[in-house]
Amino acid sequence: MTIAYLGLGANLGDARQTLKDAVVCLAQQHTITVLAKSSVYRTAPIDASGDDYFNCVVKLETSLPARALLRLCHHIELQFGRERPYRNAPRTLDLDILLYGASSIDEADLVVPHPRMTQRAFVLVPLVELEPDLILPQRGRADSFIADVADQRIEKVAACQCMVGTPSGGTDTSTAPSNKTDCR
Ligand code: A4P
Ligand code: MG
Repeated sequence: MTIAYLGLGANLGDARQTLKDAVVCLAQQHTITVLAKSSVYRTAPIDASGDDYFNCVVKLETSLPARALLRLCHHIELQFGRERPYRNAPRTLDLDILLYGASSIDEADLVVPHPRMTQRAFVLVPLVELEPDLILPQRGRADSFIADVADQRIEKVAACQCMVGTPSGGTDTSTAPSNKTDCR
């Protein structure tokens, strides 16, 4: 089993909902256990055009080798209508392998750690939210790169606090069921 981190991004269609659905899709794979998911962030497009993105990071455990995990990511992207008309085009869903255990991979179609992850607030901020003390293979602490990307706009999307099963939508969290939902 290997711990891996995926970066999820979308800025076409109902991008925020797509991220949620994609996490469910990942969790349904028998080869994957989703261990944690960051908040969803609204982010300015970097080196790209189009609408704002929604981004998040997922930590998972998988029995898949890295290349098979990449194939699965591409398969899920396709299920969500991903097209690639040109580089960095707006997309319904992008799944990037940020980290795969402590592996360093440098092949034609798979580079891990993801080569641009330390230049992107939309990766670093959710990643450090999940793992404040994360060490990147051969690069040091993930949080040490955040100051360099401080000019990239990123804001956490507030999760809805309404409570499932409370008819009044009440805020008495001492008696309300614990299954909160982020209900858009
Ligand atoms: N590939 C190589 N290594 C990996 C990896 N670790 N994970 C190859 C996933 N794929 C990897 O990917 C292009 C090629 O990279 C594939 O053939 C794959 O085999 P792609 O999914 O077609 O496109 P991509 O992910 O957009 O490419 P890339 O080069 O990873 O783009 P970047 O640098 O990640 O930029 N702004 C905001 N705010 N939010 C975003 O999510 N994303 C990008 C994409 C630009 N600006 C953005 C965002
Ligand atoms: Mg990608």
